[in-house]
Amino acid sequence: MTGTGVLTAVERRGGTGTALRGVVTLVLLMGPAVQAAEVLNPSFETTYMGTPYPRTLPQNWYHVDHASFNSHCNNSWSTDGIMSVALLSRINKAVNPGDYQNFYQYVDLTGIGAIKFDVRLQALPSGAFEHFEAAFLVDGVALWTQNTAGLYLDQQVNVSAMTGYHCIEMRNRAVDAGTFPQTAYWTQWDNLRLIERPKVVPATITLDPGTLYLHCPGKWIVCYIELPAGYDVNNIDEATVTLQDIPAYQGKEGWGKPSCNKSKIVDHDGNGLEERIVRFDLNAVQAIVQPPEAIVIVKGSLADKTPFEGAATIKVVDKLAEMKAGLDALKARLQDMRGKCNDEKHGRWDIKDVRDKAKDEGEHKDKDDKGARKR
Ligand SMILES: [Ca+2]
Ligand SMILES: [Ca+2]
Repeated sequence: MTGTGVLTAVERRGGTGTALRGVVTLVLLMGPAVQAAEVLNPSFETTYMGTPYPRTLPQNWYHVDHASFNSHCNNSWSTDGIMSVALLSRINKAVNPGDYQNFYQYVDLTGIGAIKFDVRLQALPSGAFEHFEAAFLVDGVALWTQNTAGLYLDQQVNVSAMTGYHCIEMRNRAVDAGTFPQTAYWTQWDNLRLIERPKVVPATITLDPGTLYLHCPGKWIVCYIELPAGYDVNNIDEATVTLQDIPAYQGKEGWGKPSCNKSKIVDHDGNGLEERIVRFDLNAVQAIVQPPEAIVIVKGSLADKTPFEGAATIKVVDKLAEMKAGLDALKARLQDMRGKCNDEKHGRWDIKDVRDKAKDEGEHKDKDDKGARKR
């Protein structure tokens, strides 16, 4: 690759040149400061007159030229400011698959989650976009490609796992061999943005068992920790992982050792993202949850201190309490039945009393009748 002679972030960091001495002097005058990661001239608004042809090129960007391509900044289209940068094939010039022209820059991606950008693909003067593709690369690896005419806003590549300086690059590259008369294939780029990583990486937590039976004997509750694409669960520092305040088990068993191994990595839910397996003491978890369910927070850090956190809902069943409630209900029912029985018994006694009374009354009446007849 060849450079333009414009200072890049790496060169400025390298400590050579008049421009660097000026920057250092300025920083010293301003006092110590943390330089946030940034793309220099991300909207291609600042240009200079470049070679080999008199053409406007973007400051701060290196480029690789190819005789069958052209590239320059222009104001024919933009999504931010008035300028964008174009990478285009030249009419009737031979290309082979893989030939390309580009712009690239070294950027500190520490703390960055994604790079966003806007792109337009167009065949000029008319026709379908073909034979070429637009590609956004990091360290020479295409993380985004497009080969159909159109406007593509807010496209993004995931760079969450990257730290330090990396080469970000925009290419127009040939996918077919040939010469293409009367048509140029344009890719135009604008408005590059660095999206910071979330301060706390959201984790997906799955617990096994998903239903916790209090008072039931057991040793462990298994926890599957899944991180978003771009984060590597191999990098989870197990010594920092907790469920509420309960630390993940660290012990002599192979799966309990702090270092990661194959037995701790699995795609439990089969979604293509690996989970890290940790275990927590079952009794400790049983002691902090209540029926019918509990939400627990699992959190920790990656090796580079990036925190992650996620919540899981677990059903909680207390069989003893259920049995006690059942017994109480049974007692209440028995009490109720006993009361009804007493009422019934009392009711029959009343009837007997009535019958006895009626009998007595009948006997008295017979005696009276007999007495009357004697008289
Ligand atoms: Ca712009
Ligand atoms: Ca998974």
